[in-house]
Order: sequence, then structure tokens, then C-alpha cells
Amino acid sequence: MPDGMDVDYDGLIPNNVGLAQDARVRKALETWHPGYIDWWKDMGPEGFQESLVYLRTAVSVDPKGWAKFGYVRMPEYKWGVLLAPAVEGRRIGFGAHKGEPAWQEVPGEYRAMLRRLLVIQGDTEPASVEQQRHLGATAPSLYDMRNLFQVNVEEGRHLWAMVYLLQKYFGTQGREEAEDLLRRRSGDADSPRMLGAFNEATPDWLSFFMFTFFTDRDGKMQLEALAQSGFDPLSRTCRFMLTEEAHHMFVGETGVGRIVERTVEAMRQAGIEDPTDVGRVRALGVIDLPTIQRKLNLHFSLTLDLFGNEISTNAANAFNAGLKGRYREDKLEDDHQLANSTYPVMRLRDGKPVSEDVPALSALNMRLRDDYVTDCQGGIGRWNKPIEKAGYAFRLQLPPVTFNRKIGEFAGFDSDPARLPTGDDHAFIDSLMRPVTEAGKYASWIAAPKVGVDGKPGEFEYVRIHG
Ligand code: BYC
Repeated sequence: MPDGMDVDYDGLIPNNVGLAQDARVRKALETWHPGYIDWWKDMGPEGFQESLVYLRTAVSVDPKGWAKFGYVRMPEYKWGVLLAPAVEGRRIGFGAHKGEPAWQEVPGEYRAMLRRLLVIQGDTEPASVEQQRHLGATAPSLYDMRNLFQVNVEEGRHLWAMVYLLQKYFGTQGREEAEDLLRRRSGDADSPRMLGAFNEATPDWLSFFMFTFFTDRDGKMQLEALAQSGFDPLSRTCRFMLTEEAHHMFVGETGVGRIVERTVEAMRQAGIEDPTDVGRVRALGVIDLPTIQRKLNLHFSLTLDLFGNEISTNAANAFNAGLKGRYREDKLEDDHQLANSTYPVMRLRDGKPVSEDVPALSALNMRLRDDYVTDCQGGIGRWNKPIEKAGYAFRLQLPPVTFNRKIGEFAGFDSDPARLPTGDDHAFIDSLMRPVTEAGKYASWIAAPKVGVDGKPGEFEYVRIHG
């Protein structure tokens, strides 16, 4: 049923894009499918491919009821191609083509630019699965293990989303790009993933939660910007991806929140007044707040690099072309062309960071990054609540945007290692990473969640490890 709310489940690939009637694209996707499954088995969650996992699967694109929950073995998950419903009469909202009808086909002049955006977006999705593949073995509970796998299968689906667009609209080149997306590997010396943060390790669960809070949030911002696209199939694809993405950030925010909550509770019970008394706090089997702060510094700074350079002609061109807008462009009130506007950007002048007004078009990466930082602040405020409530003077905070940067104006500017996790931090966190696989039980260093998945009770067995 093309363009509808309901998903066609009859074929190999669930979809609402009319694959049954589109033999060429269906064949291309069916040809790609075995390579994807091989990749998933090789590079997806290690050790749990035969386990039954209580997962949600998208069965509709209706915001009110798009997913169903049930036990599934991950390699049998139904990875589908789902687009948000078409908006009748949709027009391009920004750039040189503002006001023209949204494109249903790729405009020839923007082919290369659009392909590059799709490939970069697509590359991040399998990369994150690769980065997280060892974490199942040390999950602090079955609830957390299930959330990890939920995030993983949905990142897999997001890869399908980009591969569909490449195969449908970019012919042979698109098929080659789709193959390459399965060939590159996170952290590989010869064939790494495209963006820096996706080649870093995610060695432990604190990193996983920080990653899903910070890096998945870059995903949200970039998808929001692409959801504005004048290329309608991309806009519809991203709008549906954002529905899934919200859960990933929930996992990150509540994950770190539960760690903080447990640390504060343990410190209070032990009568510890000074949260920086790291030795005493660690002896309780919980993660001290200064270590959490250093992990936060690392993941925030790695993620800032994903926004690209402060001044970017790529970003200006993509906006002018109507391919990538600003965060919630359709809610902004200006001319949506920005030819005469300026935007304040932090620059390095005489060795010091200063704010400088630059043409707004060239500062679009910064604008998106500023919106991102504001979005992050909300979560940090919530992490600080239990610390505040327990009466500790300590507060988690975002480091300056100039800290530990590898891309842009501030690359190499301030990389004080004392503010990054140390070998000792890693060794300590590693010592805590012992699996807890009894239903309803949690590791010493993390509080139980407030509510279960899909309304399930505390002792629910979210993963049946032995199938
Ligand atoms: N690493 O003009 P500039 C997600 C390159 S996350 C390596 O500033 P632009 C997810 C850049 O490619 C969201 N290289 O670049 C999260 C360019 O190279 P070329 C992913 C970098 O294009 C969690 C050159 O430097 N989606 O979904 O304005 C789990 C000049 O730079 C980096 C997107 O990013 C870097 N960090 O900005 C799962 C959206 N930064 O072409 C998933 C699509 C820059 O000159 N991508 N470079 O050789 C874009 O919109 C843009 O490409 C970027 C870069 C924002 C990434």
C-alpha cells in the first residue's frame, strides 16, 4: 500500500513504499539483504544472536500506534523501509528554491551533494552497532540489555532507510554505495567509518549511555535538519526515523540518570560528605561523580566534532540547494534564505575564543550545534536533580565547546588530559562491568528504572538468553 500508514508485511522487506510494485528496487534490496544479514551476524551484538529479545518492531507509521512488542531473535528482526505519510502539496521551505513544490525525484544538479549526505548519514548507523557489539556480555540487567539491542536493531533499520534511498534514486552508484556501507568498519585502519566519533570505542556501559545521550542527539539534530529537506523522500524517511530516535536518547538520559541516582544514594547511606573522595566512593561499588564528569567531557567533545567546521561552504550549499535546513526550519520566522543575515560564531583570535558575526549561511553548522548544546543542557539539569536533592555541592556540567576538539577552529586548542577519563578510571569502570542476567536484578552501580518497557513488571525477562 504505497504512501499509506500501513506497512506491507507480505514480502521479505516490510515497507510502505510500494516495493511489491517496484521490481527494480525490490530486487536491489533483496540482493543487498544477505550481505546485510552476514554483516549483522559478524558485526552485530556478539553472543546473543540466538537469544529471544523482547523488541518493538515498526508495523505502521501512525504516530499513535506504530510499533508492536514481542520476542524475536535479532537476525529474524523485520527491518523495514518506512516513510512518514506524504504531506499533500508540500513545498520547499528554504534556500534558492523556496516555495517550489518539494521534489519527488533527485534534481540533477544536486545529485552528488545529496548522495554524500545520504552516505554520511547511512555510515553512522552500522558504525554505532559495531561500536556497541561487545556490550551485551556485561549488561547490568536484562532490561538494559534489551534496550541496547533495541537501539541496535533500529540503527540497523536506519541503515536500511538510507540504503533504500540510495538504491531507489541513485542507480548503479547507489548500489555501490550501499555495498560500501557494509564494507567499512568502525575503527578499522584501512577502511574506517567516515566520521571521527564513529571510530572510537564504546568500551563500557557508562560510555554507551553517554553515547546514546550525546551522539544519538547529534543524530536527532541532523535528522531534524534533513527532515526539512526539499527532497521529499528524504524528509519523509527522516521524520519516521526521528520517532525511533527519541527512544535512543531516552536510554542514554535515563541510563546516566540511574547511575547518578545510585551513586548519590550509596554516598548518602555511607555518610560520605565529599563526592570527590573518590577512593571511598569507589569502595561502595558505584561510579564517582568526577569520573562521570570526565566521561561526559569526552563524549560531548567527540560529538561536537560531528557538526563539522564552524564556517562551512558545504553547509551553505546544502541549505541554498534546499537539501538540508536548520533545526525545525518550518517553525522559524525569517526569510529562510539568509542572504543578508549574520550569525555569531566562536573564533580563535590572538589565541583566545571570541564571538564574531559571520554570514549566517556559512555558519549553519554552528547554528545547529548551538541548538544541540541547548538540547543537551536540559538533560544535564535532570541528571543534577538527585545530587542537588541529596545536598551535595557537586554539579555535572558541559565543558566549554572549545575543549578537546579535533575538527574546526579549536582543533588542538585545549586538550587538558586531566579533564578526560584516565587509565585508572577505565580500569575501575571495567572492574564493575560484570553481567547481571537474573530477571529484575541490577548491578550495584545503577538504579532500577522507574517503569518497565511496554508496561512490563520489574521481574519481566526482557531477554531469554538461551532462546
Ligand atoms: N569527521 O565543510 P565541513 C547519527 C569533513 S549522527 C571526519 O565543515 P560539512 C547517529 C567533511 O566531511 C548524524 N570528517 O563539513 C548517531 C568535509 O569533507 P569533504 C549523522 C569530517 O559537510 C548515533 C570537510 O571535513 N548525520 O545519525 O559542513 C548513532 C569539511 O568540513 C568531520 C550527519 O552528519 C568529522 N567529524 O559538515 C547512530 C548528516 N566533520 O567533503 C547514528 C549528514 C567534517 O570536504 N552530514 N568533516 O571531503 C552532514 O550534514 C555533514 O557532512 C557534516 C559535516 C555535518 C557531517
